[in-house]
Amino acid sequence: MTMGSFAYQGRQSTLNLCEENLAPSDGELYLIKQFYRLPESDLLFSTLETGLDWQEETIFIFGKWVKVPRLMCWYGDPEAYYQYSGVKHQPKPWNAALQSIREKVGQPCQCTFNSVLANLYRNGQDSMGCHADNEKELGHNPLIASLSLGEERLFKLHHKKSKDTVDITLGHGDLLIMAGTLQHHWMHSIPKTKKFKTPRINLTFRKILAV
Ligand SMILES: [Mn+2]
Repeated sequence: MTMGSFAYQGRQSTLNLCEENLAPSDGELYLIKQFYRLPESDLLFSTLETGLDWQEETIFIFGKWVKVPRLMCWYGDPEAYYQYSGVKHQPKPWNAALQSIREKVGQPCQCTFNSVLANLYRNGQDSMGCHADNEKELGHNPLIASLSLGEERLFKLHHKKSKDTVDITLGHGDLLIMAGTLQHHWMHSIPKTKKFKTPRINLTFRKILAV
């Protein structure tokens, strides 16, 4: 046993959380249900839906330009450049709402995040393809904290080798934390659905390292 880590069901945890590790192997995934409760989560949703500078991104993939199936924007400290969808993004400066969420989300993570990627899933046709957050500027074992607001959506974890999957429903106010070696062994996605879905906002807090 070392400071700041403890064995959980034989698997090493890097965070002192009461929540169980939802990853069956090869990494850490924690869900803090209702990290924000009503009515604060309602207020945050409407503040962010109208107050963030949502952009429709277009990426060049498989020889053609396609629209990313969700709206996005990137906020953070000035030096926290981040590359996503093949494009290098200069962060917009923190606004009051994001700054306050950053402080609260940093507490269970014992971490000061320097940036946040925000995603707006407008309906069930908006989605996130299967990927790992394994860019080198996130460091070797990145800690990523993802706050969900608004509509419930399915988050799917896919093991790269065994092809095992884990389904997690992310609800209004829930905080999902990815840690340890998760990004090495698992990918994740938010699949499209034919069910009627109202908008969902997702804030993924990250710590970008200078590279
Ligand atoms: Mn991701």
